[in-house]
Amino acid sequence: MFPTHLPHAMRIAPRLDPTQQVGPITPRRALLINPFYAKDQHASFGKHVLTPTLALTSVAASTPGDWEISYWDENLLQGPPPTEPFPQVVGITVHLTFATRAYELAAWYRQRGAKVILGGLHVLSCPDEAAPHADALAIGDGVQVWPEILRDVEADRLQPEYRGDYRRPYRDDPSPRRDLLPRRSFLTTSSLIATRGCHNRCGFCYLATEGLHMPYLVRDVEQIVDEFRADGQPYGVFVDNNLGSRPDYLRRLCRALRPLEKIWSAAVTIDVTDDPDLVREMALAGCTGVFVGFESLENDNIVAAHKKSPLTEDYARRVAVLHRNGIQVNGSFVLGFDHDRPDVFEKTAQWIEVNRLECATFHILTPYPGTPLFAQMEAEGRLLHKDWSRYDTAHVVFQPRHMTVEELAEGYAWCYRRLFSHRSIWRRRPRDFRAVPPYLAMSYLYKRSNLFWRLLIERRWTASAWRPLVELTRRRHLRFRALLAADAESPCEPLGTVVSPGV
Ligand code: B12
Ligand code: SF4
Repeated sequence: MFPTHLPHAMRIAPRLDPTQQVGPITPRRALLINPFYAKDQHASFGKHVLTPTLALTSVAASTPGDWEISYWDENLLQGPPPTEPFPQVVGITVHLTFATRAYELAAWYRQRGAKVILGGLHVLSCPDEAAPHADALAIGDGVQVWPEILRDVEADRLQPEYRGDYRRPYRDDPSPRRDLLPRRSFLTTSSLIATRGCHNRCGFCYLATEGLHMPYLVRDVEQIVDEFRADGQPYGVFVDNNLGSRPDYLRRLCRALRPLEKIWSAAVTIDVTDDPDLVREMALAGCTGVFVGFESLENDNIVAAHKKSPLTEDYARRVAVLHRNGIQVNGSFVLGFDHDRPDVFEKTAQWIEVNRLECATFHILTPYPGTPLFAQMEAEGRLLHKDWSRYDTAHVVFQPRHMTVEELAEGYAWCYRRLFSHRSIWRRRPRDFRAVPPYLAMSYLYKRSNLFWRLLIERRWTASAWRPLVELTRRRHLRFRALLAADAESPCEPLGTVVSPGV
């Protein structure tokens, strides 16, 4: 059975020794840290080493040439961040779920003389909370302000706040510094990003945060192709909020990616299936999986969230369009909307099984500070607390409308138990028997191997354990693409891949 036990290393951040002495500060040396966060015992631990966030590698790319820079991700279970040589500047990315850990790290480094810069989503939405923990805040786009911050440190004129604007052309950004990443520790280091923003503005999404102006901007397709090629990985993950917001751009991107003969996955909204030919182009370009925010099967919930989406009754047909092109679907579902009742769990699980979604992720509705949903819940007096560490979509932090807090928490856990059960995995197998073995390999490695994930992560075996399977999938996909290209009229059966789609 899927373990409900959460190992210490997945729950508690590595200890920072309060008595530790450090060497002298090394001028023009910066360290970037992705802080530890507790993992959800119901979901796959493998998700956290699938592909790295681009936050810090993007910032690192704008470091002036006379600075040395290094990167540390506490979630790779290699202990607390390094102290030798001791950096002059420490940059930490902050999300609300790991804000407390970020502040601990900040205090520890500041006590020893480093200048600490905090940036990231939570700094944008709660700058007043973050300010006392930092020497300076980077609000918004860090790529723009990072060089200025370092120059100001050198000149001893650091300002308390720097603001990066997301409205300037995205194509001017340098390529993220993927070379700083420990390659053995991730399934792939090719986290890619081609676009910023989204054509939607759902009331629960961080993109609806007050004061955040993030128009939908794209990078040149050639930039993406060059980066993907240069990283030398067979598999890439697009971490864009929605790679499909501009279908014409997605089509151009797919045509440019096709000659690389690699495989990739991306997050898109289900309206990408408005044009089945675009879906085919995605498959021909190597897309093996999409992460789709269905959010809910209840139209009233979608309307209330202001999401422009096809009717939920049409979701099944659209999933079939993706499947026909060999694209696996990882459906993301939010539980606890105001039109959800206690039957939502069973209904959602059944729908996922009937439509044979290879993967699904569940999220308890979470009002992120600064969003319209947060304002609404606060005005209605429904927030239970503001302990951000539990705003991780795995805990209930508000009073649901048509069920109790306990019913929602238990329903969420039940959904994962059900979907990760042998029976459910089997029910969702692809119709084509040839696709079943890779599908089962993916399902069991990803969903039922939490006991092994800790070991794989600690020993840095993630890449070596997955890479042969990824390469196998890539080769099978090349054969599949050839068939698809040759026979435009009769769609192929699902192919099944061992790479889990999306984040
Ligand atoms: C990759 C990813 C992951 C990866 C890696 C996460 C990690 N922290 O290591 C995995 C798959 C493990 C993951 C897991 C989860 N994720 Co996630 N993830 C993403 C994703 C798709 C891409 C992140 C990224 O690379 N963005 C691109 C970079 C360039 O943008 P950025 O992070 O904003 O960074 C810029 C600025 O903020 C700033 N900046 C950031 N940090 C710093 C630091 C300094 C020093 C400076 C100067 C500037 C700076 O500069 C950067 C360049 O402009 C985002 C969605 C998105 N597209 O952003 C969701 C997202 C961050 N995830 C989210 C969530 C909810 C989760 C989970 C909680 C979901 C779950 N229940 O499992 C988990 C747990 C992780 C956690 N507790 O934080 C939410 C966070 C919402 C919020 N308000 O906090 C997001 C926004 C998705 C969403 N649409 O809701 N995730
Ligand atoms: S479609 Fe997804 S990424 Fe776009 S605003 Fe809605 S939740 Fe956010």
